[in-house]
Formats: sequence, structure tokens, C-alpha cells
Amino acid sequence: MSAFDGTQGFDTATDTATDTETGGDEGGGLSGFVPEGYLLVWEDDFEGPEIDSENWVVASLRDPLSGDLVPGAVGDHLLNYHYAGYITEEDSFIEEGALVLRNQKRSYQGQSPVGSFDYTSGWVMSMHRIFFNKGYVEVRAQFPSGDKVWPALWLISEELQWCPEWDMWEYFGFRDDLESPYDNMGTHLCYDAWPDQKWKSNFLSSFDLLYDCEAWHLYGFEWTETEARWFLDGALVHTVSASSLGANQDLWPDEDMYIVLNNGQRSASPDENTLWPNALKIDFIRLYQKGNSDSGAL
Ligand SMILES: [Ca+2]
Repeated sequence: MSAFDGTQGFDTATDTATDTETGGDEGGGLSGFVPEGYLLVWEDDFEGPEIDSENWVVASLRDPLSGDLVPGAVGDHLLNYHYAGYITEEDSFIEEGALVLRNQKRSYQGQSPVGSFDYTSGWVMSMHRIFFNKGYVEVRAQFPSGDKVWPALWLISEELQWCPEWDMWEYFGFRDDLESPYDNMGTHLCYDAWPDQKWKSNFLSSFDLLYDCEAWHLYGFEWTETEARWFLDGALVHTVSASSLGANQDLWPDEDMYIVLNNGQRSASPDENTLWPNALKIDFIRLYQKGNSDSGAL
């Protein structure tokens, strides 16, 4: 699978912004929401029985074909020690038409990195498989809740440089820098390159109380040349403009980026009120791009 540049004549191009296909069998948000002018270019509905390896590297931060590792990773199964959970295949699977990325509390001996872990987690990423430069991503998902959890839907660069990073939806069950009830959903941009990375952060506070993490929601993220917009069940909840970067406006992401979907546990967070196991469940993920008939690359 290669980059989507709008010139490849996808046979799904008749799907339009009026697409109302339902993707699941429970909860709200059954109807797709897509901003005007976008065409479906790729989707994974996770109908199984296995996770599609054409789309995803499963339970590893290393692409087995190229050998490339996510920048900054401390091993094939741990991004860094802010995460408490060792990533395993048995925590990354399909069940009842949804991708399940599970968190477990259990003793586990890791090999990469070597060490003893108290938790394990699920992870998939589309490195070198599905990548794109701008578009609209819609994910129908259930998030876990509880202090310890740290699940996210995010984008990082195909050029294996960090940053940029789009945190399309990043949930923290507990942040000790917040007022009770401590949890929030983050919708962030990280730009410029490590170690000079800079953040345009935004937090939807008390997210579980207001929206119920475990309910099905449509998590939408639009990335254009001038703005990024976050849509929750079709309602605009956050916007970041390229102009808001000021003198750094030229650092607005303009490159191919791939998708990471992961559950996780935050090392620094308590786990007393966290249910085990818990899961980030994804009914579908869909990528749309502008139906640009003449200029090709988006
Ligand atoms: Ca599905």
C-alpha cells in the first residue's frame, strides 16, 4: 500500500460526505460524519478474523519488513518508560467486528526491552503501510476509563522523525496536574523536531463524566493545509490553525504520516479505580481526502 495522493482512482470514490453506513450494533453515533468535499480513500472495519497485516504492524514498534523502529522507542514492545505496559500480541486482536487493544494487569517478562512488567497492552501501527498527508480520519471507538489508562489514536511521520505528531485523540485517566476528576481527552499537535519539539496542547476535561468513555463515539480529526479540527460525534470540539504557530508556521505538518492505535497504562498514575482488563475498541477507521480532480497530490 502506498501513499494516497488522490490520483489512484480508488473504487470507493463514490462514497461521499452523505455516507451513512453504520458500522456497529450498539450505542450512539451510528451514522458517519464527514466534512463536505471529502471522499473515502481507505478503511478498515476490523471484521477479522485476524488483524490485516496489509494495513497494520501488530503489537510491535518495529516494522518487520523494513526493520524500522518508531523513533525514541526503548525496545520493540515499549515506547518509553512513561508507559507501564509491555506490548503483546495477545492483547491486540479482533473480536465481534472490532479491533480490541487490551490492557491487562499481570506479571510479564519482557524481551525487548528486557525487564519485568506489571502490565501488558495492545498496539497496532500502519508504518509504511497506510500513510497520508492531510485528510479526515474518522474512528468509531470505545475508550477505557480509570486512573491508570492512557489510550490514544495518533499520527507520526513516515520519515521516522519525531515530531511532528498529531494526537488525534489521547485519553488520560488521571492527570495529577488537574482538578478532580482528573481525567481528560487530549487533542494535540507536536511540531518541530526533537529535542526542539513544541506543543499546541488542548484538553477536554472531565471527558468520562461528560461523554462516557465506554460509550461508542465517532472520533473525527481533520488536517488541512491551514487548520486542524476535531469532531466528536460530528460536533466541532477543537480547532488549531497553522497561523497560530506564528513564526513557526512553516513547521505545520506537511508530510506523510502513519497511524498508531494503542492502549496503555501511565507509569505515574495510580490504578486503584481501574478495572482490569480494559480495552480500547475500534469498530472502524476511515480515511477521507478532498476530491481534488485536477491537481493530484493533496
Ligand atoms: Ca467493525
